[in-house]
Amino acid sequence: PQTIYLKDYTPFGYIIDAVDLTFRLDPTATRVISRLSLRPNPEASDPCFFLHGEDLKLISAKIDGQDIAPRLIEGGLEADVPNAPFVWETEVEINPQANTALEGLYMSNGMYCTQCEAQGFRKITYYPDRPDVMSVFTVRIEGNTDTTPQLLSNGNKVETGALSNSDAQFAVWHDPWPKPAYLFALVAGDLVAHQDSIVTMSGKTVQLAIWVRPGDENKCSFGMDALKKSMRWDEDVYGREYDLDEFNIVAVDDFNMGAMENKGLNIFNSSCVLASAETSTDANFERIEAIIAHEYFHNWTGNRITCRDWFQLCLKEGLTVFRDHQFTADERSAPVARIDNVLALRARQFPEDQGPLSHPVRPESFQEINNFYTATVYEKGAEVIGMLKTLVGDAAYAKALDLYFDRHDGDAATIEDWLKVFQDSTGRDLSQFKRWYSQSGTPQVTVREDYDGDTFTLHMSQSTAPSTEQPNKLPQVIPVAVGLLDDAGNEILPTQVLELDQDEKSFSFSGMSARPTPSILRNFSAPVMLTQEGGNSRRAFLLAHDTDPFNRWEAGRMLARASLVDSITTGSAPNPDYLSGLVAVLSDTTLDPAYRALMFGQPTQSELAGILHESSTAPDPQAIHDASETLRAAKAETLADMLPDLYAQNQVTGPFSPDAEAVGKRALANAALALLSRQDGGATAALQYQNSDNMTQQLAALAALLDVGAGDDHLAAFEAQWSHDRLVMDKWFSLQIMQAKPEDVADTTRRLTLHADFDMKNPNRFRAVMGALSMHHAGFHHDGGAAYTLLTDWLIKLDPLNPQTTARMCSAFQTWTRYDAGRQALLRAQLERLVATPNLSRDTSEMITRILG
Ligand code: B3K
Ligand code: ZN
Repeated sequence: PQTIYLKDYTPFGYIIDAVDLTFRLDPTATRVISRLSLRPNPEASDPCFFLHGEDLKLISAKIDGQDIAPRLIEGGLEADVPNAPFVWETEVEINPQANTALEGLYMSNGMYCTQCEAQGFRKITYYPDRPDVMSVFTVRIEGNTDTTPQLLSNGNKVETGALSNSDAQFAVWHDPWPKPAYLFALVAGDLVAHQDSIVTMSGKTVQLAIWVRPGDENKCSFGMDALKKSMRWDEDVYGREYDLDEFNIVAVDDFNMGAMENKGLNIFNSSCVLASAETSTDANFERIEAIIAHEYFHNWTGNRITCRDWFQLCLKEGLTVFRDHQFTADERSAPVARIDNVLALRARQFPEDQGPLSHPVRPESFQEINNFYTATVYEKGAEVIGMLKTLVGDAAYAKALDLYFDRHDGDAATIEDWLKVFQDSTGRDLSQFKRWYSQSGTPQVTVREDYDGDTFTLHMSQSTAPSTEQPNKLPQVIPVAVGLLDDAGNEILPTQVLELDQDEKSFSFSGMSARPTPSILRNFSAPVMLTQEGGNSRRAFLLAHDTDPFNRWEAGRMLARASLVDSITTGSAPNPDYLSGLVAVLSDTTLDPAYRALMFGQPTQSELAGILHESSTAPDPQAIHDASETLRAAKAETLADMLPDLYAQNQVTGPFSPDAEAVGKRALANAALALLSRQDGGATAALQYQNSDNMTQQLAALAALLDVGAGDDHLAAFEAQWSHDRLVMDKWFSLQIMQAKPEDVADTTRRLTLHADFDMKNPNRFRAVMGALSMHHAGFHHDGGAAYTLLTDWLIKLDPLNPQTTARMCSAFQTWTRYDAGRQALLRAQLERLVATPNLSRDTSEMITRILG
């Protein structure tokens, strides 16, 4: 396969002034007629006329109305074209029903839909399928009136009508905003709408609709509220107004990812938009709100300003994730949102950045771009924006964003453009900051302390492990937010941002009559790994006193981590300071329940494996599992007296609401329930299961019951109750694997793949089962490697059908070199079997090749 490099970028030789598409829909033989008005691009030097195209049957091609015979070549076609404006026309035939890759035009439950980002448009028609080619699209869709009563595309609907002599109808959509092909979308099917409208800041009325399959219309109101809140928030905080007469969202059951920001027609995985109290957990509600916001925010950061090429993906994704994080922090609790983001960063981005798949936030080469929609591009990309904002300050950030929208509206921009906006508006030199985009790896920051009776000094150093492509990492500019506390926990120096921009740098604070306690990296001001002084007694002090909520939580987390690492390596009992610190925090009713619920958590087993590996110990998955269970049991025992109260005091009464307050109480009560069940054998959980009127309560009760081995009947009852609901059944599949004992995980998974409702073609169902298998740390790595073989078998089966979802699941193997020689040999054997599979997709082959290193 071919490797594409950032350094090779050249502009396309032609400008497309207008695109006219006609679709004659048919499940197995859809015709697509494309009419492009082109002229030579004065800024391009290469006049080669190459159009991408894949899996297309060419019916005809014309230039200015004259039939021509283009040269069909690998990945597209070439033709000789005039050196003057001309009209290019092709007609192709495609087969949506045969499209199991879910990229291009495909069918899901009898409904037509599209996914074009990154390079799916080339499976619809011949086109320069690259984000810097932007044009104005007009789309005519013709479809059967019975099977496709709704015909949707981007922009505003301008015409509809019946087709003469047949049972077909048509609709014409016009999108006035020039866009790249990856933002094109079409949906046709039997859909019903949940409708609403909003008046934008300039007084324009926009029609809003969420389109779903009949029967799902009662699951749309939460998503609609989230949409309206997002639209208002973007006006209030970024001054960005919506720019079309209508905004449509469609829910689709078969979708490779969460959702897609197509202009004016967002397409969502139904799991990321459909919500009801009975079927969705609080976590689902929160995720739905965040994804609706994310896709909506792309209208400005992604659509109005798009990317010049796919190497610039973080320009839209990092910024849009940062914006959706800001939105969640504003709508819900800021500290809780920050902790959630850091948990996700550590769970997904740190392992990626510390293993064979490590790549810069802006990669410099790829084979398959779909493999680079990663935690690094998204989550670390958002952290980079957050650091930039911290460094320049809130006011300067706001000013820079105004300039960005002014200067680049309508552009396909680059990271250089983005940084220049900040440089021009703040005068700050960002050449060193740019290393956050170009260097891979997680920086390690170490802090030493000094006190001489008056001056307190923090000696900071940074280093990033070398990588094959970057053997010499240069120092980055790291904003380290620091506050100082006295012995009683009073803040004697409020949070300051120190800029660690060299390998080593010291920061002094004079006039200190006593030695202060520093609280370092407050609010997780940079995506780094921190080593500091003070050990467990420092952690216990900060857990009791830190005025920064993030660092207070972090202190508890680090205590738990140290306790677990000790237990794993020396067999010692759980740390009593951690347990008593926890009692104090959990009893403090002035603290938000959601925050206290997070305090219940402990490092994941996979995180612990990573920590052990960092300290040159091969992690033993069973030992990690046992130590984690022992700590949980110790917590249940230490907290025994307070659990019933914690549970009772945080019951939510009245009608269900997914607002932050109710969510926080349920989270705290359910965290208590999980431990309480170890005391009462599941009696309280069984009651909760019986009385629950919402999925959060029902699922938490079921999990607690399974955890204590008392859930089999409930599992069967759950299946009987919910077998008609695909999204709820995904939870049923996952939960059994998640709650299985390590030695039973592979068998449980195998048994579930034989269930009549296991459908590998549905990405949600495949992920519910195989994702749970790969995320059960001790089960996946259980002795003998049965789970490795099982996952590999299924990846080999899925790859010919759906390369994208297969490749994504391969990241389960990204940490394989952490483990002992025996496990490594088993893992290597499976990776080699996978990569040797005949006709393996480009997606999967690139992933496995990189993972093998
Ligand atoms: N931009 C899409 C992701 C497309 C993934 C293509 N493999 C959704 C999002 O980030 O909002
Ligand atoms: Zn996005």
